[in-house]
Amino acid sequence: MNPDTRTALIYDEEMTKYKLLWVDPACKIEVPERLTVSYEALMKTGLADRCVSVPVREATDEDILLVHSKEYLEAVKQTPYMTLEDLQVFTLQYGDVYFHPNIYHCAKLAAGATLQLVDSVMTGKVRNGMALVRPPGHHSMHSAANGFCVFNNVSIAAKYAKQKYSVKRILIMDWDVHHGQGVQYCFEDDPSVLYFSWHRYEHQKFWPHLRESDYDTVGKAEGAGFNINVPWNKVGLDNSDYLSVFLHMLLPVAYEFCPELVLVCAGFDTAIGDPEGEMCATPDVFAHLTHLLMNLADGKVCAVLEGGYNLKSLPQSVCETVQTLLGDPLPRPANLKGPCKSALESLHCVRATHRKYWSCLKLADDLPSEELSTKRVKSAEDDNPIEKNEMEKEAEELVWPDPPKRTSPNVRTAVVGPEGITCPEGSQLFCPSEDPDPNLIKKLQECLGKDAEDALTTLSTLITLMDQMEKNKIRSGLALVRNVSMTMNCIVQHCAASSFCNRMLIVFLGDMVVKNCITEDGKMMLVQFSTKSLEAEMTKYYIPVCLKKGCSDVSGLIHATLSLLLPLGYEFDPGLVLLVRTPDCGVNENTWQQLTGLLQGLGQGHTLVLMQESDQSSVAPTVSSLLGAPAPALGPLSAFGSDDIEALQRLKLKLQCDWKLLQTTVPENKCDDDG
Ligand code: XS6
Ligand code: ZN
Repeated sequence: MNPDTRTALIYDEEMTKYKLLWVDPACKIEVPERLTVSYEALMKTGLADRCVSVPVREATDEDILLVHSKEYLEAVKQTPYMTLEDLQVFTLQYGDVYFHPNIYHCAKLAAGATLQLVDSVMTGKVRNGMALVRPPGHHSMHSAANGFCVFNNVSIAAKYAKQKYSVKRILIMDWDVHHGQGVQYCFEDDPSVLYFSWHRYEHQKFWPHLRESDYDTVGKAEGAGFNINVPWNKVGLDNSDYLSVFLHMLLPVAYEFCPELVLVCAGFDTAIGDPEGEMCATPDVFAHLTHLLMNLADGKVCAVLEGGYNLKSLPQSVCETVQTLLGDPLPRPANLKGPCKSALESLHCVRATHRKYWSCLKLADDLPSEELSTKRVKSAEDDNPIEKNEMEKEAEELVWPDPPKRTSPNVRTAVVGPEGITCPEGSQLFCPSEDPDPNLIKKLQECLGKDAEDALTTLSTLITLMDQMEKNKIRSGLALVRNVSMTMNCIVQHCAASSFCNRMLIVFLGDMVVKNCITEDGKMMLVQFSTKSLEAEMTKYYIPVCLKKGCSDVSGLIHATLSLLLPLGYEFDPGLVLLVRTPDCGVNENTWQQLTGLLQGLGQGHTLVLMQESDQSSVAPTVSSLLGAPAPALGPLSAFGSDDIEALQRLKLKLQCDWKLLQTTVPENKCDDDG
């Protein structure tokens, strides 16, 4: 099957056919061009053609009544027949929204498009998809329009998925810069829908100014713990801030929750240049956010447009999202400097508040909860010192570089293995076209010693393969070798001595002693998961993670991957990931696929997996992950060993000065280089 035919795109020009008909400064940014420029960008880049185009439909009364009241629906139904004056009066009863004779029609299409997307994904017609819709939905409530929203598209979709497909757990990730209070109200007491929203808040000074948008609103009754708010109290946040929240809050909780469907309130007013958000995250960050969600729920991710008002960063962000859904290699996550102080404060508060609901947060930053209430009071630093007026803001045109091109190498996954190996469908046997360089052979011979001549060919083949990856001719690879640790050692020595590959991240699963092969010059980083406590050996670039029960501990391995390995990996930003698995490491196949999938966000997907020849049965699942198939869901995770949590926490604390993306709280004794 063509992997490109698995992403739905749902759009209809009809949804551009309404606009603001009077003067209202609060609403003037919500223009039809938001959709046209987004769709044109998808066409121009060829992304639209690679998607399955699914037609929109009108949501029925029954669909709309899943969330909204009969009275409200009936009232909106009248708007197509109203005069301009009537529309203005009708509009006045709601906040920051406008009506138009055609908006009811468009609102039915926006909700219906979202349902078409859910149907396409739930029936397996596609793996994932995006709906480009107007009006947006996440602010609209049971009986009220609000914030440009008429019907709550995503809430309706969640109720619909529960009802029609008996979906047991749904994650709604709202990465729009506004709080989707409509979604929060809809699922407040429902533990089957986990609503996660980050939003500009500024201690309630930012629209919609709600007390219940703060981190201490967690849901009610049965639903307590299933509403997660991350309030931003400063503008200008960037990629590091967003990724920190993903790695240290959203993903650990999401993996523990184990959704069967992921809905994204995909607003792009969180991107740079947006007049509402005033944040600094670049469009390529949405590639990573999307990718990090794609191994949840067996890959069932539905992104639905909400806000986004900068007509340059909006289409760029939409393209990054769709291109990731299609499975193209991720852009390098450039220049992650770690979260800012204000973002860390928010992250800390939300983690501490939720630790009673989620076992992955059990030791969250060991701060007594009483101290938290003081964090609601704003600190002097929170004021942005220079308040610029509107004129000044508009005058200084913000510029940012175009997102990097994301070209897929011709070869997706190459396999190196013993003679007669059969390559799983979609992968291909790697045969170097030229004989290896005699100098290389000589060096490898020195490294291998006399008694391992037969490993020589494999090794030189592997080095050629890595060279092809570096030239972006091949995306990923799997090698079955006789002795993984020896092979790894030789590769590492070779890389250390040559100009090869600007940086390499090595992820090693197993108990073997491997530290000695690591240089401390920043060319490589090694993260080892083992049952041994090797903490004393730790350096900036050698990070041993101890799991008492070994890699068979699903919760432990996933948690360490999300909150330690990935932050380190993102900040280190390797050009290549070497993923090494010893035959006795005990990793469970689904967890292994998760690890393989998640790591492909790094190094533009250049992952080389090393496995022992005897691990034959793992070839197919590994290749499948390298080919971009979503990893199977792990089931709701149980608590993992408290010894392990403590050790992990200690490790993170020690490494935080060197690796800022590990921080989850404002450091007490500031690190030396912090000014
Ligand atoms: C004027 C205040 C405008 C309207 C906010 C509507 C937000 C809609 C949205 N500067 N307030 N929601 O994007 O996600
Ligand atoms: Zn918004």
